[in-house]
Amino acid sequence: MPYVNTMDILEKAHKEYYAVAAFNINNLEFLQAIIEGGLEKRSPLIIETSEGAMKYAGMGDPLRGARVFVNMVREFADSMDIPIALHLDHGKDFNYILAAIKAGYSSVMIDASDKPFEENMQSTKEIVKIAHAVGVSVEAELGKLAGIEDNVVSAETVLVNPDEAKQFVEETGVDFLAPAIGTSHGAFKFKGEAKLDYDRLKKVKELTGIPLVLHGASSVVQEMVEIAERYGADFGGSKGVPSEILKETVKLGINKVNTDTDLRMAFIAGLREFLHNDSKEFDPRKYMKTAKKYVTKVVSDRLELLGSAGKA
Ligand code: TD3
Ligand code: ZN
Repeated sequence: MPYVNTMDILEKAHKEYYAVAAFNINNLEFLQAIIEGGLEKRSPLIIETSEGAMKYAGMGDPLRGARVFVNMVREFADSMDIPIALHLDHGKDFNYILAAIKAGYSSVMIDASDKPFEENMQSTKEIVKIAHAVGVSVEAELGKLAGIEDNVVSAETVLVNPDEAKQFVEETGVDFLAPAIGTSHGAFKFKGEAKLDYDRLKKVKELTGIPLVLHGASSVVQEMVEIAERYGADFGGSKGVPSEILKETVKLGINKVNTDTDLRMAFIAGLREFLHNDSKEFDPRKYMKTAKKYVTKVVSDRLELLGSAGKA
């Protein structure tokens, strides 16, 4: 199946009330491990990269990095029989967003959520105009997530205002929207009990009627934390969004579930385990084997949980 527009995947998920996980990558190995999970579960896949990943892969040149990712993802997509899309996550810099569009990403996020509402709307409108002209779909964010986005730190959480969401979608023509409902990025999401604002989510879905995105959605899989810690890691105090809560958000209209931390944790768990048990191996294809296997496991479980298994 081909390399597809992200909206082809999300429209279907939106109509049938399931969600597709969007997995962040920085390199080939994570991509391979994710695709393995997608094939196993017969699920559509959304691969995403940050601006930092573009710079990293391009050895300092984001456009070159964007091309590296497009070429990699397209090559796999063209020869696999599941739909795969490539998305720019948290685009904040117009130069990076334009580079992603130019390189051939399926969709981009314009994240001006840290700006005042009107300014967010204006920036989103501009990107929508450019992106739509070349068949690229667009995600925007309303409200603020606490935590770390690449190197942008936001201290306070501001939840989405549903009426603003309605106006925002109508005026910008954005294709899918990330409403802040209480999650945050990274491995330390909740101090106490995990809690999200379901009512707010429900209202945003009713008022906008478009696919919705949950950011900061990693579950911080306990099994992976335990393996990593058994072999020397210290992830004390880490906590993610429990599976049951994710399921509930999907029922209420979430269609794209952004996942980065869970894959990073699975990879490091597998890498630590392997290196602990084998002090002689130095072939990267071999010493990353367990790491990739654990990433695939986390991916497969997530696709099953979110309801996209069997939808490809
Ligand atoms: O946009 N992302 C991925 C990048 C955030 C930095 O980890 C998410 O919303 C997923 O966040 P997480 O940390 O829950 O996987
Ligand atoms: Zn995010």
